[in-house]
Amino acid sequence: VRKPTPEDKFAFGLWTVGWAARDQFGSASRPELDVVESVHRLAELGASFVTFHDNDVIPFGADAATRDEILTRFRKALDETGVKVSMVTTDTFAHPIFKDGAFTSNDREVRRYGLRKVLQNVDLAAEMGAETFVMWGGREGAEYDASKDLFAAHERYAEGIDTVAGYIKSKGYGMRIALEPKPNEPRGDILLPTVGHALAFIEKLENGDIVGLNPETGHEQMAGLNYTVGLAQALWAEKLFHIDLNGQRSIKYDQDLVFGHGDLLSAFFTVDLVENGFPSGGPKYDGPVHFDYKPSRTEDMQGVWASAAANMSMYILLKERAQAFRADPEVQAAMEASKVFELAQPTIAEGETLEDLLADRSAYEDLDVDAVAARGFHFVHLNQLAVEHALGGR
Ligand code: 3MF
Ligand code: MG
Ligand code: MG
Ligand code: MG
Repeated sequence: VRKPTPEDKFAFGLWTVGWAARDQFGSASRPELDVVESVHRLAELGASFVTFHDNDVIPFGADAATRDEILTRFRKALDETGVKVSMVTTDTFAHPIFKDGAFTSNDREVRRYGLRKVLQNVDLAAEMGAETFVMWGGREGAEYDASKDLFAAHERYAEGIDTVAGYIKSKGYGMRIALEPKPNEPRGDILLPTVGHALAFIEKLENGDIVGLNPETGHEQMAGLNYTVGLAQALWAEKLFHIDLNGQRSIKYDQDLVFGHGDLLSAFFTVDLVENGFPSGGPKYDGPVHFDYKPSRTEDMQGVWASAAANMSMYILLKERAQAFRADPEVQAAMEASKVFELAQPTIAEGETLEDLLADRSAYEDLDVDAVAARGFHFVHLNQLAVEHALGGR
C-alpha cells in the first residue's frame, strides 16, 4: 500500500490513539499518551490534521496559567510537524456534572455551565484555525421516558445549538458546526439518534445555515442503518460538513474498530461515494478524512501506531479499488444495463407539464405493464463486479 500524502487529508482525533483503554469492566491497559508525542507520531505516519476535545489537551478545570502552558507546548508540536487542527469539539460527557446532559439536562444550572464551556471552546477552536466545530451530544438523552419532557428537551437542544451558532456568527469566525448523531451509549437513548433525525432538527434552527452533520460509520450501523446512504442524504441536503470513519460489526456496543475492520463492503461503498461522488455528479464531500476509532484494549503502544496506520492504509486501498471500479468499462456497461444513469433523468421531462404527463397515454393507459414488470435490473451482476473490485480480483 502506498504511503499517505497531504492530498489524502487524513485526520485523527487525539482521543483515538490517546485512549488508554479504560472500559466499563477494566482499568487502563496502556499508559497515558502525551498529546505532543501523538502529534509527532501521527505526522510521521502521514496524517495532516489532528482534532481534539478541549479536555484531550487541557484537563477539566485547569487554571489559566496551566492552560496557557499546555497550549504553548501543543502549538509548538503543531509548528514542528506542520500538522493543522481541522476540527475541535467539546467534552460535555465525561465529568459527572453532565450526567443528565449539558444542553438538555433537567438542571438549568448545568445547562448554563455547559453552554459556557462550549462557548469558551468555540474561541479556542477559532484560535486554532479549526474549520469545523463538532457537537456530539453523548449525554443528551435518558434511560427513563418519564424522566424527560421530550418537547422541552428538543427546545433546549435547539436553543443551545442556535446560541453557539449565533455566537460563531457574531464573532465572525468562519467556522461551521457539525452535529454527530448516535443512537445510544452512554445514554440508553440519545437525542438526534441518526443522520435523518439530525437533518430534520437542523431545519428548525434559526442559525441552521452554519449547522450540518458529522456522521460516524459505527453510530449509523449501531442503529442497523447503511452509513453510505446516510452520507448520501447529508450530501444531498448540502449538510455533510465532516465525517468520523471507523469500523463496527453489527448492532452492539460502539466498537470503534479500524475503518474497514467492520463491514468491509460497506466501507468500500463509503469510500466510493466520498472519493468518486454520485454517478450523476452532484455535491461531493471535500473535508478531511477523519478517523474516530479506538486502538483495541488488547494492543500495546506498538499496536496503537499500527492501528492508526491501518486506518490510512485501508482507506488508500479502498480508494484505489473504488477508482478502478468506476473506471472499468465493464462496470460502466453494467451500470448502464442496470439503468443507474437513467435515474438522473427527471421523471417529468424539462419543458413537459403535469398536463402533458396526464395526457400521455403511453405512460399509463397504453403501457404494457406486464412487459415492463418482466424486465430485470441485473443488480446482482453489478454488485458482483463491485465485490470483485473491492477484493482486488479485477
Ligand atoms: C462517541 C464519539 C465521540 C465524538 C467526539 C467528537 C469521543 O461515540 O464518537 O468521540 O466523535 O465527541 O465530537
Ligand atoms: Mg465520533
Ligand atoms: Mg463514537
Ligand atoms: Mg463509535
